[in-house]
Amino acid sequence: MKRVVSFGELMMRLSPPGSERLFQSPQLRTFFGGSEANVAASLAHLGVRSDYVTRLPANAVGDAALAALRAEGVRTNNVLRGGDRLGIYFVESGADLRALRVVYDRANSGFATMAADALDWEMILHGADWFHVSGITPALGEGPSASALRAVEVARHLGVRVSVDLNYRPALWTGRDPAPVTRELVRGCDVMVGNPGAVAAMLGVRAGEPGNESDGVLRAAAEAVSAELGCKAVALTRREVVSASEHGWSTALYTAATGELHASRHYQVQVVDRVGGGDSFAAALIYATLDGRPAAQALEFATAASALKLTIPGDFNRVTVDEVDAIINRNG
Ligand code: KDG
Repeated sequence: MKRVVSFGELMMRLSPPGSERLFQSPQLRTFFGGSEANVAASLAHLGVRSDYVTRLPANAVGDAALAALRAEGVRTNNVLRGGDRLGIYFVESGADLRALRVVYDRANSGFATMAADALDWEMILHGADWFHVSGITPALGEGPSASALRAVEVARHLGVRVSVDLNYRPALWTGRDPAPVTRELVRGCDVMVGNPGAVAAMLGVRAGEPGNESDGVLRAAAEAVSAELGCKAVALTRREVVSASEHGWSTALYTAATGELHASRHYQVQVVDRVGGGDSFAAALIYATLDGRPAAQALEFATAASALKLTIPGDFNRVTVDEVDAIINRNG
């Protein structure tokens, strides 16, 4: 069984029921989520040995977070315990014209305050097939940032493949330029995931006018990332927001070695919960690549898996390989 290691912050998510506004309802539903945790959960459901690395507080909240990961089938042997708190984020789903809204309450979390040398990456990555991290992690603190860079360095040294999902979160970079550290993180990776806006904001690579996500712009962005930063493959997502409850969803994958750009089929999805859609795309692309599927097929698999995620409440994508393949086959 292939083994994938993901590293990042796990948070508790609190959401009002249905399309209610935050605090309109006296009830908030709890979920656990976080970009790389969402990837780890998706991979576990796809049958991969999925190891997740983070730091959780040593209290009942941290215990609940750990139990939630294990319930998804994620391995947690390398989860550190410590720090004062678990980060929280509030998500109001939105509806029709009212967009999704996210409020973070995550400063000084156990993860953000971890020491740069808290993790022994040689030991953790030994025997792994793949390492995944997002551009959120270096935004959270000096410790997570240095640890992520170290993990990527060790992975390269050990011949472990690396993917980085840019996951641009402007609120986490206020007053700072994400480009220097993100470019370092992405340099030489096997797969970079993002969208043209994130590529411009986080890597300083501008391929077209803001908002233009034509095939030509996707190709230009992917080629530039590959040429400047040596990424072997660049996967770009394209979300067309009709309303909070309806999205068009398609993706493209550029392979530097062949110069080919594959564009996926387009899904028009009635959205139940869009959070984690990009993470499930990254996870399914990792799965399909490790499964030996050719680029075009891997891209279709990842796109179908992430379209399915948009129909599932919570951050985690709980779909199996057979369910994803069935969607692809059903759509010809
Ligand atoms: O990609 C989904 C993530 O954005 C969500 O799970 C929360 O990790 C998160 C973040 O930092 O925004």
